[in-house]
Amino acid sequence: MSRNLRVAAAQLGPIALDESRASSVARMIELMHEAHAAGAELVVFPELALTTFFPRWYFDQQVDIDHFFEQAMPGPETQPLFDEAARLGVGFYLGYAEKVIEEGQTHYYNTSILVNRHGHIVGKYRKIHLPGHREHESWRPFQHLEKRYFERGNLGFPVFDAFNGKLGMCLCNDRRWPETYRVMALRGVEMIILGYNTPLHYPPAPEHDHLQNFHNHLVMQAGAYQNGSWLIGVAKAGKEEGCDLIGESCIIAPTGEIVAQCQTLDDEVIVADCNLDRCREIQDNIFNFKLHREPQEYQAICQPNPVLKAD
Ligand code: ING
Repeated sequence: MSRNLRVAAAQLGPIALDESRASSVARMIELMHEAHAAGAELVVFPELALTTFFPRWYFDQQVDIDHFFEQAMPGPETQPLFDEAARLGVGFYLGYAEKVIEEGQTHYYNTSILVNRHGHIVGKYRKIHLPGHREHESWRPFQHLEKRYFERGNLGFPVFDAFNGKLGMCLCNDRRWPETYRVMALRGVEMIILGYNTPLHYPPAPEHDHLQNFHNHLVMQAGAYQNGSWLIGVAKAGKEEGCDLIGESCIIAPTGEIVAQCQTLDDEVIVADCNLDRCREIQDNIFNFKLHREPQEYQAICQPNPVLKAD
């Protein structure tokens, strides 16, 4: 009896700066209905799925920044998504900006949650690899101020027992770093789910702009194959407030094969049957960690960043 999990990638098109959470939540409920009609048990939404990708602008008033953060999850505006998911008996992954008070201190994270088919949060992840920069850089056509608005995540790369398997989460830039996937694989992950907001134009290296879609799939396919895990990557896509974001949301098998891919840069659902037992084809053979992995040779990976020699 194979442990099949029918998963939907629910890609979102642009979310306008002045678009309400009621609107983005309504769009996600619409996509959830479509996914449920196709038999999906788990629906994956993008990173920062409730609002426009606000790190593309410099805000110097905290009140303006706080506007994009959720102080409760679920909160009044997201409760309808949780209620509809529970009514349909569908789980979901949601990326959002989290403002939280812990030990009397206010913290800001780029966060994702895993919600089971009863509408209960069974997992949380906070983004560790924060790309971009901290101060306004006027040379850029748009900013990428994740290092300004978010703290580095403090939950590690956990793996959760859910949906009759072992699921892990990450967010956007995390997917470019092989360590992200390997830590989860060492914890037995069978399905990695992630959302992303990736501009087509990368100001520090515009000569790579034409490679953004290639790099997107390259890192996710490699991560899936090298760790024998299913991988669902879901975009916020399209021209969002004048900034082109890549799409090509996809569902990737443990072999690294893309088994389903979005065709548009708008709200779009794709669905695939993910047999979690297929992870064994890779994890018991070519990437059998017990038989073939040589951790005693890898110490350098965990050392602090090398001090570059003064030239
Ligand atoms: N976005 C981008 C990402 O890693 C980026 C940042 C874009 C890095 C293009 C390199 C090239 O996909 C987020 N939100 O991490």
